[in-house]
Amino acid sequence: MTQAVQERQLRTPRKVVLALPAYNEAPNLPALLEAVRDALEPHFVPYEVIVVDDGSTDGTAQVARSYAREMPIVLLQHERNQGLGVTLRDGLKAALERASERDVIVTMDADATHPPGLILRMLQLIEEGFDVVIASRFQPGARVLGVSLLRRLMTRAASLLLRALFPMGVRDFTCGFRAYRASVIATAFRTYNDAFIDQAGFQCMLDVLLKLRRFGVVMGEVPMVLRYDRKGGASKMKVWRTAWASLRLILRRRFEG
Ligand SMILES: Nc1nc2c(ncn2[C@@H]2O[C@H](COP(=O)(O)OP(=O)(O)O)[C@@H](O)[C@H]2O)c(=O)[nH]1
Ligand SMILES: [Mg+2]
Repeated sequence: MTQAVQERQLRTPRKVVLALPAYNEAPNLPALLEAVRDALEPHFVPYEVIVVDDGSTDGTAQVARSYAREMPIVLLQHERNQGLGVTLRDGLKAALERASERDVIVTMDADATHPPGLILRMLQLIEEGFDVVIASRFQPGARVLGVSLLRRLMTRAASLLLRALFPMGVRDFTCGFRAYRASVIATAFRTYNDAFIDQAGFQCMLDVLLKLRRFGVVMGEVPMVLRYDRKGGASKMKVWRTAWASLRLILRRRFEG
């Protein structure tokens, strides 16, 4: 056996470290965790799930703990609700601690509307050279079920505006389901420290992409089937507040060059 072959055989597969921001997701977490396991284990993808419970009052942490007996789950808890921004930041930092540079960090909503099976395709695109892969509602083949007309229109308007202002191969700037090469997240935290995620609300998702574009990151998308019709409980997004905060953020980021 040549040394190169030996080295290739010693390479372990990339690990997926999933960071799940969860606020009162007890009804949705079981379906999501089981779907993650069912999607990844048959393909022998090594994975860990980090559940960041953001001061939930509905037993989200207990649900995560009960699954930790049968799956690799790490539970982080905020005593009080701090919002998506802080939670995403803590989730990504914890993920970085558990990932090597070549591993992949995935974020998803914890409301079980994002299909974990898509992670396999996202991994494939990372293998093909992309640094960030977005589960997109705006790629041919995507389907969106159960989302109100108003929210669909707002998401589409945001997409059109952002594509025009920040052309970087992304159509879905606001979806929470993404895969990042861990090295990209590491670079971002090294550069920005905690200010990498300094937007408190849901617009933090958009801001992550706008900040990463400065590093010449290659971004791609895979079409997603969004099963919003299966969502247990109401959306936690304050639509108008998020829209307004996003608009201000977009203008600021565009004009700061
Ligand atoms: N940490 C944290 N996460 C939140 C908060 N509100 C919502 N989330 C999480 O953010 C994700 C997106 O929220 P979701 O209700 O699914 O929004 P939607 O799918 O856009 O309607 C889910 O995983 C929520 O649990 C919050 O106040 N704090
Ligand atoms: Mg959601």
